[in-house]
Amino acid sequence: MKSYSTHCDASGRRFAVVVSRFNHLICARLLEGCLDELRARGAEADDIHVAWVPGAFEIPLAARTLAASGRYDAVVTLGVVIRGGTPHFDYVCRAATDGVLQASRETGVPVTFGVLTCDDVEQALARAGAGDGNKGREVASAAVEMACLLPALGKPPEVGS
Ligand code: INI
Repeated sequence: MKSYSTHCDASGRRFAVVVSRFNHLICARLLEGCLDELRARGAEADDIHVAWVPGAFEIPLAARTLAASGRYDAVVTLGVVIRGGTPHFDYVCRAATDGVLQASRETGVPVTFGVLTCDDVEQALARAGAGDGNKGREVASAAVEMACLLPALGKPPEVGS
């Protein structure tokens, strides 16, 4: 079997992180998990650029702009949308999910999705904790993997791996 190697670390790669200010406390924890993971995987602090946006609705435009700049190997998005009593939640979630996917497809740059869509604050906090239970960490790891995989897909797969 031949397979594309995804063994890699983040050293020498550049990452942009788009993070929402809405539900700031939880977003800050997601950002902390994300930055911890990127640095643990070898990314240099100078190679990680963070852009704050007002809310999840604004994430796609910032993510697309950064992805299209050609300056980054991957873009991470972070935010928190919490269900309220109106359909607003559904519109913001849809805009964020569709927009992030579109940003990635239109630019060919991996854009990972770390926007929590939760029923209440407790659910969100449970996904923004220290250690593994942090969505920011998870999507940072996905960004590193995709940043390594995509350039490799343009080359022949490795034999026997
Ligand atoms: N933005 C969020 O990131 N999370 C939310 O829970 C949220 N709620 O509940 O309204 C939210 N709204 C703001 C929205 O993302 C935009 O910033 C705003 O509509 C301005 O365009």
